[in-house]
Amino acid sequence: MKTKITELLNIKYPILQGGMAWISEHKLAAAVSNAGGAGIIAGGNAPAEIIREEIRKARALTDKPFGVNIMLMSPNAEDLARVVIEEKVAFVTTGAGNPGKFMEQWKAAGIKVIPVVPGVSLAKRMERNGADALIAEGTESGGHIGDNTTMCLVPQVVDAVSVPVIAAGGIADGRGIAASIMLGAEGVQVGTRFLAAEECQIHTNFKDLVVKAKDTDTIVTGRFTGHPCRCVKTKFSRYLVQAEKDGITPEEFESMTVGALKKAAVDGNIEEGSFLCGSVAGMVEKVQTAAEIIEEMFGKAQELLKR
Ligand code: TUI
Repeated sequence: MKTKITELLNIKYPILQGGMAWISEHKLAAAVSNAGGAGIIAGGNAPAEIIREEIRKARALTDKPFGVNIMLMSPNAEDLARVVIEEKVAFVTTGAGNPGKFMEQWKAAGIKVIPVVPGVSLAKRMERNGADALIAEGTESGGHIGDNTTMCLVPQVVDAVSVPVIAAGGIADGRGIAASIMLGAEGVQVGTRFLAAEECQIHTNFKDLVVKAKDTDTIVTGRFTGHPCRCVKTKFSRYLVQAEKDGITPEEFESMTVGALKKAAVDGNIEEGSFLCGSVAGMVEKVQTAAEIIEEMFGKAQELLKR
């Protein structure tokens, strides 16, 4: 399936794996890239040297292109911005902020830059700053989210910019890919379905939660902090949302959630972990290899797009 994104990134299928903090490490990224998609290592809050190692480990597992996601709220973003240049990473995606100040150095190093945008004005600004493509991410996504839905956001971003747009948020099967193409996207980014990939190293408690989730099983915490996060509904995430309604301070919220991503992904700690995932979790039914997921998704998408 050839699109502007397969050409830009030199990949077989126009699918990027979401850059999920504490989750997207070298094994998953390499598996997605080997299967013809674009794997991504998530920088998250990790020290730059850990990510350098992750990049090198991924390179040992694949000769295909893969990228690094830089979460711009991370205190290590500056160091990570340098490491991706030193390690000659093929492309960078960014989240949770404006990557404008890094753009010039990445472009000069030949790195393709693909910022995540939650709205049209940021999309236009990123295009002016030299973005090679944009990921328009709807509020259906897991983790830190904007307000607009994928269905409404993608065509508005497509109309506003000339660079290729990748749809993200709520895409877990071939229907989601076909729909995204109909909305004008040149590719998709998928996170939640890859949580249930065999090569995804998260704790089995996390995979079980995703596979068992129904349509109503995600919830958004932290809206009052300005950094809303979608995650699996658990006793802990419901408690957080109730505490927000009861008037806790941002500092109290911070102290209750510090380390919660690691507690979920690494420890499988149901009591204190934040199991970030998209509202499409109800469609994820089993654990499969990354290659099976990608082949199944594109088999169905191509069948639908032929109609
Ligand atoms: O970044 C994500 N998803 C994430 S980051 C993350 S770690 C985190 N933990 C606690 C609080 C916040 C984050 C977990 N999931 N997705 C991409 C994304 N980017 N969604 C929304 C945005 C975004 C928001 C504002 C991008 C740019 C932006 O710009 C604001 C500005 O004008 O600077």
